[in-house]
Amino acid sequence: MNQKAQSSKTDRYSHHDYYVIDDLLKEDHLLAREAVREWVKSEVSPIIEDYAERAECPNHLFKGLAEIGAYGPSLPVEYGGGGMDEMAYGVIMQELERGDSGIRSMASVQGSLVMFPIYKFGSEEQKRKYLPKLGSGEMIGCFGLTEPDHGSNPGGMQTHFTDDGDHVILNGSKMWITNSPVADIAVVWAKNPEGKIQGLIVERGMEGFSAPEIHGKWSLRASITGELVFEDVRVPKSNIFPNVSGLKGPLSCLSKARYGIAWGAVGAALDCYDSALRYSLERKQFDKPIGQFQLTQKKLAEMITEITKAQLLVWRLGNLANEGKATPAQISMAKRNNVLMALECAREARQIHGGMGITNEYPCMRHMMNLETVLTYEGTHDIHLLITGMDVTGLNAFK
Ligand code: TGC
Ligand code: FAD
Repeated sequence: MNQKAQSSKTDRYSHHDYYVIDDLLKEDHLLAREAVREWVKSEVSPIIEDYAERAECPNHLFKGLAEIGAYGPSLPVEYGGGGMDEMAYGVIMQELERGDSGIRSMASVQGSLVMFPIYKFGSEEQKRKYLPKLGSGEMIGCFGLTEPDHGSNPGGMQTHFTDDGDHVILNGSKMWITNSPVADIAVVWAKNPEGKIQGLIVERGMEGFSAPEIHGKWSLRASITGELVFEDVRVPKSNIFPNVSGLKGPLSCLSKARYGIAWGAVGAALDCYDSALRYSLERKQFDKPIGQFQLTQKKLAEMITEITKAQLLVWRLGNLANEGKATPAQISMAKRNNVLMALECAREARQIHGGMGITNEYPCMRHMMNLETVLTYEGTHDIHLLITGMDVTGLNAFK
């Protein structure tokens, strides 16, 4: 075997790139991925088990994420983004979630759910005011769509505003909001006096606005989650997005974020697979490495097969997204498939580690618990199935 073939084989095994998908990526994708991977190795991996165990958000990483360009990689540079393409955005999310789903969440929310809607639907004044600070991590944002009584069905939301001259008066509440207790601004979706959904930017410190933390999560423990409570909050009309109305506003932000999650889930699966593979070669029972047993090999072979299929799915989706052709239903399929795939890999990897698998010596149990949230947020597993069902039959299960 020549040296090039030998080194590409070594790379293939160390990256777990079984179908050599790296050959399909461009140089800037590989460079972005390497940079984020190194950052995750040095800044996230050494601390994440500890923060997750204490259910504490590593707030200092908000700045670091900005420095590696994790906020809005595919948004224009002049608006605080990275000026790269959708494939680069995908590989960055993959590497972040290899570290922890909560760290990827920090970046997903800031980039896809806060910067993206301001960029896409905001006025020039709103873009200039908020985007550079969000891109540099100087300001933290959150995205408020879900309500206590309206999760899968956000169209039924009750949060609303009334007219008050050059202001509106906002009332209602949002539930399960990533980053809300530490956020400087919230992108909030609410009904206007005509009952149409609009987006507006609510700033920390506005009277009547609070964001209490939600405690007691067994999942995404290194990510902070809270509520948003609005009691007669006076918001300037200049904070309302001028360029969108209706549910398609928030749902198009979700398409952007769900795309990143489909990539991110592959990262979590890769970390579990990597840990399980190493453990299976080191751990001996009956005088043999457990990796020599057929049942362990079955688990590992099925994991790498499913990971490879998921990698190909997001690679193709990335190309469609770059061409502006990725449909919301295609994104739903990838989010649903890849998150369940990752959750199943985490469960299998945990089994391969035996008793050690339930400890924080290994990442599998943390990923598994995280992925229970990832399976539910940004549209539950079953909601995405029904989106695919609607797409293929033309019949709407929600109406
Ligand atoms: P429906 O009548 O189907 O659609 C209303 C309008 O929206 C358009 N649309 C989309 N546009 C862009 N992207 C999408 N994915 C879209 N899906 C639909 C649609 O064409 C229509 O446009 P128009 O012009 O005709 O008005 O709406 P529906 O009320 O029947 O609901 C459909 C359903 C159930 C699929 C939707 O409500 C849904 O996706 N529900 C799930 C809710 C959800 O995903 N919530 C996520 C909250 S945010 C979050 O979890 C962040 S976690 C962040 C982190 O920590 O990483
Ligand atoms: P429900 O909608 O009540 O669903 C409960 C069950 O019923 C699910 O299994 C669901 O699939 C099923 N179901 C509902 N409708 C149907 C149907 N028509 N057919 C079949 N089954 C159905 N939201 C935000 O807006 N911003 C955030 O930043 C955010 N971050 C989050 C962070 C965490 C840690 C979590 C857990 C959630 C977060 N969410 C956020 C909320 C998340 O998007 C919702 O939890 C999710 O959309 C589901 O809503 P729900 O929890 O109200 O469940």
